[in-house]
Amino acid sequence: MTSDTAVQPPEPTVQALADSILDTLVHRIGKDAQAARPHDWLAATIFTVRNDIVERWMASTKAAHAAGAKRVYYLSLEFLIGRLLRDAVTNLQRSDEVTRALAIHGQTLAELEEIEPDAALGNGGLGRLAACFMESLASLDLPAYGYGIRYVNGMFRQRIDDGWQVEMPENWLAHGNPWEFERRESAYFIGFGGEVTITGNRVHWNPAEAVEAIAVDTPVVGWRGKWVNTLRLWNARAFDPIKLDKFNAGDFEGALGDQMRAETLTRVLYPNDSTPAGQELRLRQEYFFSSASIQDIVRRHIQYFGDIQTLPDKAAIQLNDTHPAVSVAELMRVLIDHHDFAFDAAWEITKRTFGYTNHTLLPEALESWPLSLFERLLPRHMQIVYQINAKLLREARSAGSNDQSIAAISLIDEGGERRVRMANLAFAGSHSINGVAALHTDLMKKTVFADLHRLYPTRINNKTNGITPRRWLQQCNPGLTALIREAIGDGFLDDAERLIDLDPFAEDSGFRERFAAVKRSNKVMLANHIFESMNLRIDPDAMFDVQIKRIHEYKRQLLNIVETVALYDQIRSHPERDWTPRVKLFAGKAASSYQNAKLVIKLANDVARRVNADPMTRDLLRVAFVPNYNVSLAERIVPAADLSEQISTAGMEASGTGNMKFAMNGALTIGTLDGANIEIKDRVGDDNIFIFGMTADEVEAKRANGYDPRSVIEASPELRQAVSGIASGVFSPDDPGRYAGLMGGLYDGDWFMVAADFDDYAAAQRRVDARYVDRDAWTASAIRNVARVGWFSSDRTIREYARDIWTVM
Ligand code: 26V
Repeated sequence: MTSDTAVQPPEPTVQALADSILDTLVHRIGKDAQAARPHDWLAATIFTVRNDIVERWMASTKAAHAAGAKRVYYLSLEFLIGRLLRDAVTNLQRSDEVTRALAIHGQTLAELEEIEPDAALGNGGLGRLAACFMESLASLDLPAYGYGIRYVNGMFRQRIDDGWQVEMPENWLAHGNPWEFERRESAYFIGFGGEVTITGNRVHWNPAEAVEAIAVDTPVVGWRGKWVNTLRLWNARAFDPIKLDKFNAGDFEGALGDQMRAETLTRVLYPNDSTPAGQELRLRQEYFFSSASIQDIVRRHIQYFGDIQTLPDKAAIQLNDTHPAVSVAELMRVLIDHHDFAFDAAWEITKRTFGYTNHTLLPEALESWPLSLFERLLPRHMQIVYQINAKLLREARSAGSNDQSIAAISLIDEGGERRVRMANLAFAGSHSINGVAALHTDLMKKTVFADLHRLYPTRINNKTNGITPRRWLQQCNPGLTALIREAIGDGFLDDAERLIDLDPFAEDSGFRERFAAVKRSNKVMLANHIFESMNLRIDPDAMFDVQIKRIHEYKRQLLNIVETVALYDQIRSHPERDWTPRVKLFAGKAASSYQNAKLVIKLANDVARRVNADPMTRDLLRVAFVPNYNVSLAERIVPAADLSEQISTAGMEASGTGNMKFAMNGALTIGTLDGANIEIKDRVGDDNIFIFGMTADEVEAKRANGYDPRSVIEASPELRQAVSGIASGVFSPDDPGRYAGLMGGLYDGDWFMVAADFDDYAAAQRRVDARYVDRDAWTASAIRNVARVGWFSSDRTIREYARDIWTVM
């Protein structure tokens, strides 16, 4: 707040806004200013801001309708949108006004923003990408709907107890959700199970159970508030919420059983991003939201355009991974059973309508469902899948595919228990299949989809991921945003590639100083937060070296921790050397069933405890595992980072998007040639990034030719000492054998090639140290990172989807 507001009377718009917030507080929340608690002020503020949004929202809907526009439908089981107030207020460009209006009531916008719960309806990168895409779609004025599930409990909250991850239920709806609008009129019948009958040439599915899907809409405001789209999340409800006969007979649980079963469907987000849940409930969720979305899309199309034949001209449906892939069979069912289409005609419409994005090549994350389960839950869809498969395999045979190739292309995995392969279904039913970074797309063609690619060589294409610069620069880093705006104007928020105008400022010593001052002040804010939340002091003048992301073996947090231990050993052995002070920051959640990942969290905490308590090293090395990583925590950490750790085993990280967020906020990357790191390197230049380790080809070759990690460990004294220290209990004196198995895994197989890349990684870290000491050189590189990564705006990504896949631009 500026002091002027205290002395000058507020502008009429500000006073009107303040009045409106108070009016909302009283008449909508039912409290006066004296009785209101912070959550009441937050709700009153959101409702007031929402009023402005609703008018723009209706105008956008009408404009799209009047133009007869083609709509984009983004189907995703995850939308990791985080908090919405700051996003809405900045995109409406009303931050200043809202801040001043709240000040009239003695409230602070920043404080209210802090108590808004994160909408954590996603696991990690895939869910956050969906959220960035929704923002960019609106910012580009493209009529679009996001479709997903309104989970009552999103991503679990992570507590760290004695260094161990403990999962706690998350309850983002505890205070209600002022952003959402329930649309009781948009409700659909969703069936499960039962049987299929045929009368004449009509097929009829009689489901054994059914629930109702109710739409709940959240507006998504684009940059400058010109366009507002809809995020439509489905809620499940029983048709008959209470069975009165049972209730009156005293069977209260039985009376409410249907409602409970229905609510279970949309209760929790599967917190597992590495292995298929293998749960019937997960398949039910997938079908529930796919069916509701397809019915809604078809209903809207018929209402607006009359003729279902034109669906592909007016609707582009994008499948965010295979989680909504059953939509392919569902659209076929609706076209054939409800609109009397012949199979072949329905298939053409379906393929022209769908696009499919693949987000991982990890075999354990490729979804497939036991055929018996699929058939029991979705008997009609099973028939359709068989029919699609017959057609697909006919095409493969006539193209000359051999038996092995046919087996790979088939929608049914026949090795062992028969399973429905969702990736093959999504591929077969789509005209476009895309990867999320150049290397990933290349590997898709060579590995999982090699046979399908040979059969349909034009379908696979690349769309390198992006991030929205509004949330990941403007909102999370106001200091840097102000500095950039002063230097080059604010066009970069509309067109992030204008950031390139900042490039020459790397050579301006005055600018470098101001840039470094912004970074330092972000680091001070993070240090304060870490002190308040963890009671740990970190020095803002030390290098902040950050690895924040889901905990997974392929992301190799272990490589980072082992190198930290090696560095600790080195500092202790050579205290006289000129070490560069570092703070190693980790954050991330492990899937609840992923034991090794949970043990890595414990190890990070054990190492932190020992290192932080050692008087010999404490001024040179600090380690912190910050609990409960989520979007809001990322928004604090990213602007404060000096070094971004992107160190996955090459070939395994499809893209990464954290890598882009850090670079855009002036952190330098230490990373492997994996995912989008490669494209980041191409843009920032070799001198402004620290690349190490094997390439994807080298990893593949090493695996094929027999990799012997034991000899690698024996040959590296630093690695050997670190590994044996950890294995023998130096960091776990209370349970010396705790890490014997984890370290044993490095000797015995080391699938993720931690040992193979260790020496090169450690050497790259020492180059990082040397550069960091040369503050001018470091800051110049940081500025060049910001200037050169505008291409990674999700606006660019969405433009490419719009042009190449959806044909809406
Ligand atoms: C699989 C499953 C299986 C069932 C339980 C819930 C669940 C949730 C997610 C997944 C697959 C996750 C795939 C994923 O998140 N991929 C990430 O996508 C990012 C956006 O494209 C990309 O940047 C990351 O590199 C990639 O790992």
